[in-house]
Amino acid sequence: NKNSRWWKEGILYQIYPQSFKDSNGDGFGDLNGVIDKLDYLESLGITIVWMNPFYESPLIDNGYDVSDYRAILPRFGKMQDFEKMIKGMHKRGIKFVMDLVVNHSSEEHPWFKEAKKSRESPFYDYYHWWPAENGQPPYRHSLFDPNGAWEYVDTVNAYYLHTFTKHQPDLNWENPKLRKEIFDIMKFWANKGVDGYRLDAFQFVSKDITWPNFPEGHEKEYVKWYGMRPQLHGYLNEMYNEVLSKYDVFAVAEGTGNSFEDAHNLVDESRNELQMAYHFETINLSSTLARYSLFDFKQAFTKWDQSFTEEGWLAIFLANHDNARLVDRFGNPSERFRTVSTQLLNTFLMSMRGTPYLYYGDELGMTNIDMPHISDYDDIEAHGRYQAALKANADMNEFMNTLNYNSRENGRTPMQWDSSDHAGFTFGTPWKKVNPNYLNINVALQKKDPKSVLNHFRKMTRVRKTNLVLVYGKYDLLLPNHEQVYAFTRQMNDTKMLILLNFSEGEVLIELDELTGLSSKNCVINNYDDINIVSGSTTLQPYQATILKML
Ligand code: ISL
Repeated sequence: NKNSRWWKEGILYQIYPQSFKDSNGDGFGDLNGVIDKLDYLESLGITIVWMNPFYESPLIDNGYDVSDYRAILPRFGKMQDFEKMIKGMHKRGIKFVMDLVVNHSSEEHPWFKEAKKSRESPFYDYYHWWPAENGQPPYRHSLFDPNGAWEYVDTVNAYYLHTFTKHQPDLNWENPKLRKEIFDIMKFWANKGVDGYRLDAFQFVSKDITWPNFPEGHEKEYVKWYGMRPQLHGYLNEMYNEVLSKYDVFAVAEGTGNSFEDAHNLVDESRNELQMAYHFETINLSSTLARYSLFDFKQAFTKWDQSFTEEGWLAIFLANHDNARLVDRFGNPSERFRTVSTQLLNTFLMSMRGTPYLYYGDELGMTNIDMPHISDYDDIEAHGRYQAALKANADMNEFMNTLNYNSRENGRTPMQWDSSDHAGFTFGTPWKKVNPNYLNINVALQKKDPKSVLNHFRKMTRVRKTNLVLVYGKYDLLLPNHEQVYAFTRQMNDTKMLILLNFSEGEVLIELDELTGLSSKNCVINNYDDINIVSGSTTLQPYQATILKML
């Protein structure tokens, strides 16, 4: 896989399978639904699909609680459907990345069911335990459970560790038998044709099993205390030798630890570990209601790029199933600016160095849904946050306003295909409410409109694929202090592109030496009809995004 470049040059599209397309009317998206939409995927110009978990699961955390890593949840379909789906993708030049959720299993996994029967069980050491005769376990923070990360089981008189909900016991990676099981699972799927793995919550996989006490309040620096233990790199080496090096596959880690060094230690080719990683620094810029500053946004992307000019490779993303919608967080969801600002963000994502990760629905500019009451929420994370806020005596009005804005459920509403009932997602009752704006935002409408977000997206994938300079070229930031405009160049050998992005709702006049001699004829893509360049200056329209070929 080392010499492979497809995962660098590819454009990745993330499918949240329960919300993409329901083929059988049970209101829940499924693999046959994806099969129905293969031509649509091809028409987008994307080249890799990453699909969230579709394995056997009690669905406590929407599939991030796996009870059989080799079986498909019947609601999603059968193994034959999976085989047909992946074949259909490959036929269209689309690779397939699976989600591998192995920081934890479901409590319903046979390993855990056996483990909690007795300390003598061969599966007991597949999990992390604190024997109760040693007293209370040292406090460990849970990301999803306000009561902490230990849960007592009386049959073994011990507490098990759970980084997420108590229904998701953490697997013990320090146990070589467990690691072998995981590598076998990876091979099972590689033999089914899977081309890559997205390693869920992977930075937390290795724990300090001397179980020291952590200082009070340590969880504010969660990753520092719980992430990136040195043992992790040995496990990844093993994974590389056992699995990754044997197939034409890549693996991408969720999370990059605490520093550039941590990130490099995961993905530098010479280390034989992973091929790609994604960090949270840029997406976290807009996690609260306070508007992010474009200055910080540019700084963050720029410094990550600079740190990866020589070695290593990153994903570029601004949305996924754990976040609210792209346009609400980073663009402008108002009727007037939704289209242009989404086009701007899609232009940006596909003109940076790194593999762009695009989230289903963002090719249409799908928006957040309004959910003002806690009873509107299904997500276990939302309820965990609500309980934690109550416990902390927080202002609950403010809490709900924030949740309504940043809840990840915003990004999980059904795909908006057309103007028929439930947006054409299902002929039954959808598991999650369709955003009422589907009558204005849907594939069928946008297909017909040459100026739609969808048609711009298709154009942009073509631009990306036909200009390798956008994949590999050197990145240089221009106008670093400008508060409305993000401008940069990409250069490789004798090709050079100028990318101009107006992140504001006003017209902005900019002057740049790089513009000298250029005219609208140099436009490779533009979300407005024109750009008027006069001797080294131009006025960008609200959310105008254009790429100009300089050389
Ligand atoms: O790192 C974090 C906080 O510091 C979290 O963002 C954490 O990495 C993230 O919540 C992990 O998410 C993944 O695992 C979860 C699942 O609910 C998410 O959907 C998944 O993306 C548990 O499997």
